[in-house]
Amino acid sequence: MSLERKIWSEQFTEWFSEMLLKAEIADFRYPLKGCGVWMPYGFKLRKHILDIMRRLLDETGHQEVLFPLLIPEDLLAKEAVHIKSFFEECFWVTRGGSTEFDVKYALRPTSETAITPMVKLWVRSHADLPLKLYQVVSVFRYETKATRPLIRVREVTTFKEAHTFHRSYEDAARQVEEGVEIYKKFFDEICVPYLISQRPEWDKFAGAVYTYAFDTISPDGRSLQIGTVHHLGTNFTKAFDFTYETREGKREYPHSTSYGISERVVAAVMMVHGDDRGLVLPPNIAPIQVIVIPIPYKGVEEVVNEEAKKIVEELKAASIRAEADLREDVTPGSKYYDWEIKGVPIRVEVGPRDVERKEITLVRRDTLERTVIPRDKLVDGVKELMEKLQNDLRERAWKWLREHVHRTDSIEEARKLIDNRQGVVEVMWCGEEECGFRIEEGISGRVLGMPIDTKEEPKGNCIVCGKPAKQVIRIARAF
Ligand code: 5CA
Ligand code: ZN
Repeated sequence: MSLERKIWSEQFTEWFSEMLLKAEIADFRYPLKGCGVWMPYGFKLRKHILDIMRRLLDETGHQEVLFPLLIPEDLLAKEAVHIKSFFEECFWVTRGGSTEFDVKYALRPTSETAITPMVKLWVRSHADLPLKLYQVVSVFRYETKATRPLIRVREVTTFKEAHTFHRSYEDAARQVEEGVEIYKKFFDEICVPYLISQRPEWDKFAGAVYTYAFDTISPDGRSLQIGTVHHLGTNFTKAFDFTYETREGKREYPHSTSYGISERVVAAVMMVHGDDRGLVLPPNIAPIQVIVIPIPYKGVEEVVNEEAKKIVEELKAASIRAEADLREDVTPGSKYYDWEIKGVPIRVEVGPRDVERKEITLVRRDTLERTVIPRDKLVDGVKELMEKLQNDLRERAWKWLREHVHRTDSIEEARKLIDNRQGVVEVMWCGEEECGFRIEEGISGRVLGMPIDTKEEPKGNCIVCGKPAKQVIRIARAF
């Protein structure tokens, strides 16, 4: 059973900006383009998501650090490809008070060029490698495309960037695989389905040898890049003349990787599970997991209110994030409505009859199905339902994503699918850039790249030139 998802899909952009405010996630009315405010409820959601990311990184030997926000231009400019792409995307600080700086400073757009020269001071020999670091910081990008709350911002406030250094190309390649595994677990835990693709040469990260990207699909059929993992080879270490002493006493450049996510993942959680009533949050990251609503009848207000408070206490004692909505002069119906917008996974309704019969009525947010359990099974019942809901959300979202990945051997058909918001299309490609660009033109969209989550040999011919295909590639209209 699934609830109405008409507004959610047909007017997705409006749905998204309306829900951001109504659910009190973030307020982008701050008078500066691309900069927004995390509101208390949204901040908690963000925190639970970050907690998962930190745990996964800490478990795998990454260490958290904190680097300066400002990067002197000469550092940022060391790696030629990197600066070429990022120069126009930087906010530049040119003055302190009225004193013009000789060398201007960039507000970091990402931190390879801040971290590499410092790690160079810390690493002497092979014994110091690998070194795996990460930080969670604001980065600034002077985005010139239309900015969008959480999705394309100028101050990225939730940039988790990992930077790792290794003895060899192969070690770094294995690290890329570990990065991918960490992100898979992360997205599985927050119930966001994904496609993993190797970006084409013309769309890899500036300074990378290769880039793997995670994309999800929005309700209106566009792809959204929700994370990337880059093999940087020795591009940055060479640029900073960073060498280490090998076991044999030679000096070699370390190989590095970097991988990042941002608040886009919060947007992704909102967009993949929502419906016409509002957000639907996976229990493990929901700021409030259970909302308890008393249903008062004349004369028994006290009884149901007291019972509601008791239920909250018991749930809290079991580490379940529960709250009671005891507002007076607000009908239970309007309370349901408010908490449905906020996506609280489980609602407990407490009426006089529930109290009398020693029962608990649970309503799950995703399907609005109700179950009645014995009062003395409260904690177990809620835990069980949360787990079920979490798994159902993940499964439903994956099913939806899979239904929105198509195959075709005609560019017109691909264009039609993409125009009709049907999601991602996979086609055969000869591997020539020329044909890649023609595909992008033909569909007014993007080449997401070669699938690396499905191991499939290309069959047939390039959709453009008809030569034997070398790759399957995914294409989509991208955010
Ligand atoms: N240094 C590498 C790895 S940390 C890097 O900067 N990669 S990135 O450019 O691909 O950014 C990582 C992720 O941040 C992207 O995949 C995307 O999901 C997110 N991101 C990038 N720019 C923005 C933006 N302007 N607003 C919101 N999220 C963004
Ligand atoms: Zn071709």
